[in-house]
Amino acid sequence: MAVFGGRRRNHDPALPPGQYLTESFPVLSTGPTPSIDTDGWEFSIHTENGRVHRWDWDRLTSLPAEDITVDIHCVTRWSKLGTRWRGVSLDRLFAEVETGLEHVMAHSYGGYTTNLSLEEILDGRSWIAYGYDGGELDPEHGGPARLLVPHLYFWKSAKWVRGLVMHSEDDPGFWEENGYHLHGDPWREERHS
Ligand SMILES: Nc1nc2c(c(=O)[nH]1)N[C@H]1C(S)=C(S)[C@@H](COP(=O)(O)O)O[C@H]1N2
Ligand SMILES: [Mo]
Repeated sequence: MAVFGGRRRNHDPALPPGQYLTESFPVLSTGPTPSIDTDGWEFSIHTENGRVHRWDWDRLTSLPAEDITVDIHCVTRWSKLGTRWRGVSLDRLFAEVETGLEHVMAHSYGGYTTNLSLEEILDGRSWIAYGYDGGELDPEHGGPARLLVPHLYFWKSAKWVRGLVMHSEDDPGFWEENGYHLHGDPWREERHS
């Protein structure tokens, strides 16, 4: 019965193909966890006309926040269901940004990058998350704030995010340059390019 139960859990309809469920919260980082003080923290969006839209910690956290419960899927095949986050929708930040470009490069403190598109991050599909499971976001999971783009493989959710730069082309980020898929939809198993 226990074995059967285990099998059934891994056939959960919420699991994309080739994924297994985990209850733990693995940490996946290419380098050391940066220590970032919210005093000097800043998030910015850079557009083609040279404008830089900036949010310091007080400005970001004074914006209306949302509680988000989502499933997350790592390309290394673990999925975690029903994770609870708190953060600000990218729709809210882009409300004051004018751009004619469609592609986005996310940059993190520490140098990590990942490419996205406006289509993938607007319309309620991504957040700057600064809370997890009712508390602050742990530094090892990207605190003080990370990108949360749960409908794509979790490598797209840049930890320690510090800004987005609008691009005219779909240029690859860190993992995408190293063979990961440019898009990364877990339901289509877009793992590698
Ligand atoms: N800045 C940064 N963001 C990152 C990574 C990283 O190495 N550096 N790893 C990515 C990968 S591959 C995954 S699966 C998730 C892991 O997030 P977690 O450590 O909170 O589970 O963060 C993503 N964001
Ligand atoms: Mo990952």
